[in-house]
Amino acid sequence: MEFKNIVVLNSNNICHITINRPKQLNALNAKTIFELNVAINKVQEDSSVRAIILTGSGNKAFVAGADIKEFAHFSAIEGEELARNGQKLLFDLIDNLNIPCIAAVNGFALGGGLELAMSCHIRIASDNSKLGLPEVTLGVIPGYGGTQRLTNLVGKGKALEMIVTASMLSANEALQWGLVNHVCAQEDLLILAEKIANKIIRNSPMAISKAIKSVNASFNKTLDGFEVEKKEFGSCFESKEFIEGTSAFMQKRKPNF
Ligand code: DAK
Repeated sequence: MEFKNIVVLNSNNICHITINRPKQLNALNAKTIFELNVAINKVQEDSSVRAIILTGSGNKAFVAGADIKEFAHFSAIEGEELARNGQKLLFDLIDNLNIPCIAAVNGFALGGGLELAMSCHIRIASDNSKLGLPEVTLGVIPGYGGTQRLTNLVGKGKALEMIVTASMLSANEALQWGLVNHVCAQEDLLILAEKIANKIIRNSPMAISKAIKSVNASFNKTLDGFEVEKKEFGSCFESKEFIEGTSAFMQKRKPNF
């Protein structure tokens, strides 16, 4: 499939996905969500890809939100249905990927844009970034998992302050709040993302997928995360990658996963 709103580039076990609507500050419309869904499903089937870097094109925005022009006329039923579909097609898909996804936030990450970054496993930001959930200024609340993921990341008090005041955080404030892991100059952002991705791709993809599953279980109220961890831990033993990892250690060489 040829993409119109995103650019996908695989190189050295890393898949770079760039949301490419710079004139609209990379606002997420339905087509972009669909294309991201297709690209990410394709990545899941490609065992050579060990990490994903997601960013926005241009130097102004990661994603300035869901496309306001598109959802302005929705009915209540359409809104709920689109929230369900969007969460399933993109946000939950990324959160539950077995490959780590790094959000390289290169400017505004607002509304659905911050929700997208929060569904990624790791967030880094350039120092010009502004992050916020301004939905209440439009008479709506975050609908792509933002009330849940922001609360998980920064705690209830800070999440509610951000949501009800609709304030934007600077990159350094987001760092202090634990919303992003690192802040750097914009020209260094992709270099830093690749540095993190290159550390990831040295490690066992099987163990990484189980680590993501176990960490995610701690936020799933229907699961006992400790039980999930025990089961996933046990299932590593006797696997090819466990044998390779432990053999490499004992033979004083690097593992080849
Ligand atoms: N949607 C559509 N177009 C957008 C956009 C957005 N979210 N953000 C920016 N643009 C467009 C602008 O309309 C403008 O287009 P033209 O007028 O040139 O055609 C272009 O991008 C450049 O924007 P500005 O001229 O405004 O640029 P400035 O530097 O002056 O301002 C800004 C940058 C980021 C402060 C400003 O653009 C802004 O406030 N943007 C809107 C931010 C925002 O409120 N985002 C939406 C948050 S609410 C749903 C689920 C979830 C959601 C909705 C529905 N369902 C399941 C139905 C989520 C909602 C949100 O994300």
